Amino acid sequence: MDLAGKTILITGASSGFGAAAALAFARTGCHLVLGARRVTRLNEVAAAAREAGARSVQFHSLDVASTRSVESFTAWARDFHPTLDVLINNAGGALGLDPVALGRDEDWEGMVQSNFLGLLRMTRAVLPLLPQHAGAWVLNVGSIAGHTAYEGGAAYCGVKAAERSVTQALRLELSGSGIRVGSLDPGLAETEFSLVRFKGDAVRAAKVYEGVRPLTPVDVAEAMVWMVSRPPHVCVDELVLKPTDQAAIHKVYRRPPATPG
Ligand code: NDP
Ligand code: 8X3
Repeated sequence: MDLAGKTILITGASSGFGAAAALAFARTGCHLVLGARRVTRLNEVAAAAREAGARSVQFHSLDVASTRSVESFTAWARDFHPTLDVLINNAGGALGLDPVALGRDEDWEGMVQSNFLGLLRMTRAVLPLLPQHAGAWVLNVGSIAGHTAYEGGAAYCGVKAAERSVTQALRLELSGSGIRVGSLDPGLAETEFSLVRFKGDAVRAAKVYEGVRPLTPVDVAEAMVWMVSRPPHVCVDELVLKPTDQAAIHKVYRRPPATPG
């Protein structure tokens, strides 16, 4: 499907996959609507997206953890674009890596609010703006963590498993509407994800990617563009994208550090 002139809404567009997606979709000549909490960062992404060829770029603060924020964001977007073609539910991330025995309520609640309830809220708000039988999309960002759990990931793996369920249920609910619903489930990718998970501990965050060649935000953004640009009769239900170095969630090949001399 030619995306020129289509309108794409991306949540979590201030960094990582969302920011890279804004640039990748901009190159198709689409209109962009971007949301996240850090508006200064959105402003920078919007400027780069205009430069890259977006037909128009609008951005506004959005906290998917708040129904009021989601509704006012959607009302604001509707003033520019009475209809949207693609919703990319990307906002989210992990908070902490504690075992359940040491888990913190604020981390669990934060992950449920952004990854799970945020996805539901955004989708409910945007569905009335998606035209039927016109190739529209709801593309959710899941994770391999939603397929296989790991120690310390109970809540994060849980919300990403919930994302798969929401994706599947929504596809059933929209059967016959022509609106496509799919999930893009990446593995290890270097973004601000680990910095956020470890609450600003850059040394601990860097160790996650030590010796590995992870996915880049561009790899993930290109996969999004590919999924969304399939012809309207084709729905990519679920796409798992992993670095070659990650044979499975627990099986990550790490090169030894180079020895001096
Ligand atoms: P980043 O931390 O770089 O980006 C996360 C984005 O989500 C930011 O733009 C952030 O914006 C936004 N966000 C977080 N919470 C909220 C909120 N309450 N309301 C609005 N926006 C929010 O990480 P990634 O790009 O890696 O993460 C994007 C998605 O990909 C997440 O859903 C993550 O779980 C998933 N993922 C990541 C993988 C990885 O290894 N990196 C692998 C698989 C999936 P702001 O802070 O400005 O609000
Ligand atoms: C992020 C990938 O494996 O760090 O969703 O949970 S992982």
